[in-house]
Amino acid sequence: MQVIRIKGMKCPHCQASAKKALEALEGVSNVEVDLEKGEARFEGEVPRERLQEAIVKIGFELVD
Ligand SMILES: [Cu+2]
Repeated sequence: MQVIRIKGMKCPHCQASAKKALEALEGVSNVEVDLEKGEARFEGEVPRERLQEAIVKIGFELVD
């Protein structure tokens, strides 16, 4: 289980697009995105650069 923080999600549409972007990554499953906390969790290990790329591409930021 990996947990990441995402900055910039404002509504359920953002939440859905973050979920979709993460689900599209190879090796990722069971994605859950918490809009209020600005967090996403999923099964699988993905290099940070790939997460960063996927999140930035849809207009959000990955937070440490
Ligand atoms: Cu939105």
